[in-house]
Amino acid sequence: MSLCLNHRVTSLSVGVIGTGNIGTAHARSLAREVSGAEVTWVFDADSARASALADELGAHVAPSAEQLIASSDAVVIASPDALHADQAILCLDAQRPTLCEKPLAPTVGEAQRVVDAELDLGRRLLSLGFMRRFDPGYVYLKAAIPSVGTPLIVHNVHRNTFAPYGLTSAGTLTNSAIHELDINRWLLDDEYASVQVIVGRPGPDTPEGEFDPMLVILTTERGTLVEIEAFVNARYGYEVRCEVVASGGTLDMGDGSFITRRADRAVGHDVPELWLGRFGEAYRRELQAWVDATHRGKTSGATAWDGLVATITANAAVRSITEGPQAIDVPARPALYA
Ligand code: ISE
Repeated sequence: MSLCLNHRVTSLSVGVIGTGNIGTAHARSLAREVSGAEVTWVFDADSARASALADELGAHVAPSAEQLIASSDAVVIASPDALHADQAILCLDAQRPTLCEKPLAPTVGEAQRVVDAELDLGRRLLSLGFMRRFDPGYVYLKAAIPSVGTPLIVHNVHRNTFAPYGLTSAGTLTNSAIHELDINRWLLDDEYASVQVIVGRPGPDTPEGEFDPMLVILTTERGTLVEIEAFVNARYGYEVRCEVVASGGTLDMGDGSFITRRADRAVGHDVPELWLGRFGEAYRRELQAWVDATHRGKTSGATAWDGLVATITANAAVRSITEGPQAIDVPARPALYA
């Protein structure tokens, strides 16, 4: 049942659009790990998959995304990337607080439409799922930067075991490396000035005409270098690293593992296969922050504006593969996102 959220409700009725990997993880986490919310509706183009999750969580299957939005207090969008913008606009039109998975959209035009819809509404209702902003490793890293002086270079590694949705070079930048494009801007409190992508010899699983791994090199307006290894078919496991090299020292982010195993004459820790194994806690914190913020009539984490900036940067990076270094041109930030 739809409720007006101008007042505090005890439990937020959340509809989850998309019941694939991340939609299922979000729905389970909302139902079991997060307080102040319940999953009441789910929708997926694959209705059998939606029904299985609904049965597991005691939720209902909506016949359409529109019906889910109309029936829920708040919405999580976890559909394929190309659907995010249209569904986010439906949520804004219906004035539903929304947590939209990253990217806001693969193209700049679509991302801009979402920002325009929110500007027309005149208030922020959309939170964007750049969950790394809630990862304890990145949070500690950001807090520690002033202790080592002026950041000069940030080295980033982002490796997937296999290309999650099939590999294209553009997809690697707009879907995967887009996490680094957001998190480095957030870590440094700075904006990008330029981007250049360098490609080399293909890895064994790289389809003809695509590039993997790639090196993405950005400069920021204050002159910090940001370097990203984007490698989506690394085979051996899922790994994300970040090292800040500053004027007075360096900072290395932890890898998110809590256990060191000594056995069989070896010492080490497990490498997860998927990002959920590395960022489970970040997702949980992100959802809790979103539910808490929604109860207060606020948004949490990254905004639609952050999503637009990330998509502008990712698309400049895509152009750079064939056209060389690109300037990053971001329009003036509207007051709504100050
Ligand atoms: C996926 O959608 C994610 O968000 C993961 O964090 C990222 O590592 C992966 O490359 C994306 O496809």
